[in-house]
Amino acid sequence: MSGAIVEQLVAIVGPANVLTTDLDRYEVDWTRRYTGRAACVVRPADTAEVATVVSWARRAGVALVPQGGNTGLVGGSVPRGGEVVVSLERLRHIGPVDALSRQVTVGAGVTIHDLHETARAAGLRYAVDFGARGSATVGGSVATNAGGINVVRYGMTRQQIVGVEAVLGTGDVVSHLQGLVKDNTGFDLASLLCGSEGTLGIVTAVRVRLVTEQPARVTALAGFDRVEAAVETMASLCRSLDTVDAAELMLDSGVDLVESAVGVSSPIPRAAAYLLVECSAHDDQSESLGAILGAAPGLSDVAIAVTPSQRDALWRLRDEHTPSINTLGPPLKFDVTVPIDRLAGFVSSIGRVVSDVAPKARTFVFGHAADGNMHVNVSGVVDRDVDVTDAVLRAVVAEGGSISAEHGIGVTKARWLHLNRSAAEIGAMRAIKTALDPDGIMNPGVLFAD
Ligand code: FAD
Ligand code: 2HG
Ligand code: ZN
Repeated sequence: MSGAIVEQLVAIVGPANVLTTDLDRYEVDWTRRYTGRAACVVRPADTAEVATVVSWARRAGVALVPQGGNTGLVGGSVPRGGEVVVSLERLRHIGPVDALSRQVTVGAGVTIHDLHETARAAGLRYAVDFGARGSATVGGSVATNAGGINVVRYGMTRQQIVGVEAVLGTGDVVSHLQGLVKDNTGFDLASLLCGSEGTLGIVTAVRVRLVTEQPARVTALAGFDRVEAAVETMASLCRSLDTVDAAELMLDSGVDLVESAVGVSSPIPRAAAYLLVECSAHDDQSESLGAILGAAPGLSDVAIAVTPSQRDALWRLRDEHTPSINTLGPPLKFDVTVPIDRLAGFVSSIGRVVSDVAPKARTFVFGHAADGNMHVNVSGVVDRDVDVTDAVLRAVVAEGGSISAEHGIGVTKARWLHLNRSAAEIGAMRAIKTALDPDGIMNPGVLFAD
């Protein structure tokens, strides 16, 4: 069967673009927790080839796993066993930046970093940013509706999309890339595909809006004697300043691990909790930011950075959390939102929820405080994955939260989807899936637990 698959795909994309050996980077996920064997990896060159591959898969009854940069954290980008991985890595075209509309159309395989560089060269900025920017692709970020560090100011990926081109699970191509900001002509397919995690179709190109680059940027790292004080200060900053791009929370345990794992050190003395805040505007925000932080309750110390290298040093403390945690072995990852008024309590208590089930586990909590989005990473859980997951996700829901803030449901959370979605909602989602992917070939096992 596999020989026939390869032969038929070679006829579509050519022998150089059907891979059958050395597939680790396509078969193993970023955390090394998820892996499965692919029938092969196919690398189409353009939308037409993607459409031919999908139509072929329907006829052949072969399941497909779309893949961008393989930085997804919920197991949805790697095969479960026997699927064909469709890598979008060759769809790297970057259209001209339209300075009038402040938009650009890019191929699904363009990295977030390259999109940033393209925007920067035109004096603009792409508003979504996160640590995996060097490998994560625009297609993958649309498929997951990625969030990241600037959501507090600019919203998630869905808010940046003006149009999408995609091949549906039917094999049909839908292309709506005109870039009209106001366009109420029926269902918003771009919004629907955004966050669909490869279960409805394959995104091949995206038209995104760009925002004005604010020339004066300041970053501050503030230490607090307790989590509540950090959260209160975050809320007060966001209330007082409309220039806050990012407000991230870190705890002593995470900073300690980053310092020992990668040797980045904090410029301020150790504290129970840290806020990393970035503001940008036309004029320098250091004074306003410094004044609010200086008067904050529970503040132990603060460092203000204005040069790019000083700012980068502060951001490394935050960005290195995920790689540092990986050095302890494949973690169990939770990416959750709770209402802001529950945030401090949640952060302080979730470690106990984990240790009640897995006493030897180490729990790290950090994330996008302004969005109520915390990343709970658990290391050292050997055989209690399901029990720990169940306990953490139920604790989140008990606080009125979401079991997936920005990474998606993937395979990891599929069996807990009902905690956040009613039977009617899941039924509607399944009906959409059946309409756009009638043979169920698009990323089976992701989002819906079958
Ligand atoms: P992949 O991992 O390849 O795929 C992710 C999902 O999208 C899979 O289900 C896949 O099947 C599907 N998919 C991929 N490409 C397509 C396509 N063209 N069409 C249809 N479906 C497709 N995420 C955040 O939201 N915020 C963060 O702050 C953040 N920080 C991260 C930091 C690190 C260090 C790492 C490793 C990951 C981080 N992530 C974050 C998660 C991840 O980077 C994002 O989910 C990203 O959007 C995935 O892009 P990708 O190209 O790597 O997609
Ligand atoms: C981040 O915000 C990412 O750094 C990854 O979303 C979070 O590693 C994680 O759990
Ligand atoms: Zn995140």
